[in-house]
Amino acid sequence: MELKTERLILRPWKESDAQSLYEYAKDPDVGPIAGWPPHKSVEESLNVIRDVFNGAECYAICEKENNKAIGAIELKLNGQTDKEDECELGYWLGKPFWGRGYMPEAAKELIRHGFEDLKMSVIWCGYYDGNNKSKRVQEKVGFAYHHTCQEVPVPYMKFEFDKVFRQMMEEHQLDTVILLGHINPDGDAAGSVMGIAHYIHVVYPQYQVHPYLENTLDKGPKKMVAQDQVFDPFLLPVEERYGVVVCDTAILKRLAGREIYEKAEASIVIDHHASNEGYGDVNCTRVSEACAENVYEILDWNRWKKKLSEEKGVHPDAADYVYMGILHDTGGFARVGKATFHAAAELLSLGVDHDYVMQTMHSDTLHDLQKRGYLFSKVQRAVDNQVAFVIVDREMIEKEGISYEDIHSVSEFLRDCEDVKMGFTMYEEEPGRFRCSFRSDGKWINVNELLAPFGGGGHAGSAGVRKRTEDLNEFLEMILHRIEEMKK
Ligand SMILES: [Mn+2]
Repeated sequence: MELKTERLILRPWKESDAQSLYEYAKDPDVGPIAGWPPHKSVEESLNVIRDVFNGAECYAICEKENNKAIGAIELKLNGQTDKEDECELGYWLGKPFWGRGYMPEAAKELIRHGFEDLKMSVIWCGYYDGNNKSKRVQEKVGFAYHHTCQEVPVPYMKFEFDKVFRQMMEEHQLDTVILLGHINPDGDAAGSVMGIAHYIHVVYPQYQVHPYLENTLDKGPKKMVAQDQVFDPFLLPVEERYGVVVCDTAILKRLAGREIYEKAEASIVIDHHASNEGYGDVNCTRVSEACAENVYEILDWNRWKKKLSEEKGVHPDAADYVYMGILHDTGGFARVGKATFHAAAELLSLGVDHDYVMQTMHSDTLHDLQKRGYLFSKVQRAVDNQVAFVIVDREMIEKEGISYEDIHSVSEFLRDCEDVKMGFTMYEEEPGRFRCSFRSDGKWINVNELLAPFGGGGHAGSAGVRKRTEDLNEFLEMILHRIEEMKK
């Protein structure tokens, strides 16, 4: 079977394609992001043609002018559903051919073939979070989002920060890098930003490093930043030419220092939010418990340790900060995956003192607890008592002296109550503007999806939204109504 499009031929693979396959499949930017390792030899490519590309509906993608195989596309029959009229679409394309629209062109034809000639009733397709090129192809050819599988290992997608960072600095001939995080930074944003800043400072002393964080940083992490002997991240960097590394920020709207980002020569984005927009020149987004967990995974700690031993040990250092990020976003290791403990254990062996970092989790005074007691006395229930929430309006804020810091952790406390499934808070930060924080177990209600229609987002179990409204009750009713609709 051979299929044709305007510019392409889709034809079965031949053993004589091995050389060409190897040429494109050895590129580490091609396979790992789709779940397979780069090819190491022409022989390996030949074996793949024999053993893997032998499916009835597996095609080599070729340009019409030379019929040379530059990528692969396949309808995997009986793709994981056991139904004969359902199949999975898979594809990849050699890097020199990216950006020409070849993939949507080939995919459209194969989808047509699947439905019209093979009489399929369902064709599905997947991508790993962060593989935005693949996501865009799927959107272009008409796939609609169905669901996300959690905790799927991505065995070959090893993102090496050092490689990408050096490339950015060298290609653009930069000697300065600025690190940015999200507005109202938390322990994870601060830990990721400061961790990478210290890492670069130690491993690449030839570069100027400026971490930048908003001064509204949570109190606990701020204690550690105050002890920093190298950086003051609360000063706005003034630089001419620089690259940026952005951490823990799903959408540009939430970036602190947006103008700095816009004026950068190049950018690297490191994030762990499923809702990441895929912005930046290089975007490394992997859904995990904490951005700092991803930071741990992409840095070369052996290299850091070696360089570090040449200096005297100062704390906090890169490992302390990364540990702090993990500690905060997991709520003190309350929400973890296997990788979280692995990272924590490795960081401890790199010299992190758990008790030292743990101090950043404790920043309440007795007065703070009393204010929290007041807030709990104002909690209301809804949705058969399964949802608990508290609304703090301007009057309460002024009369009781409640800051956002005071209410920050309340939604989490409510969610963790034995007889509550979901907690949220609405805080009137400016007259008519409410900062809202939602927490659930991520299953009963996925709060990321709950808030999507209102322009908010985050994670399945933890998300937020800012809402400007003259009629808070109407907004509250909409939220409660949507909870009723979504609850499982
Ligand atoms: Mn985070």
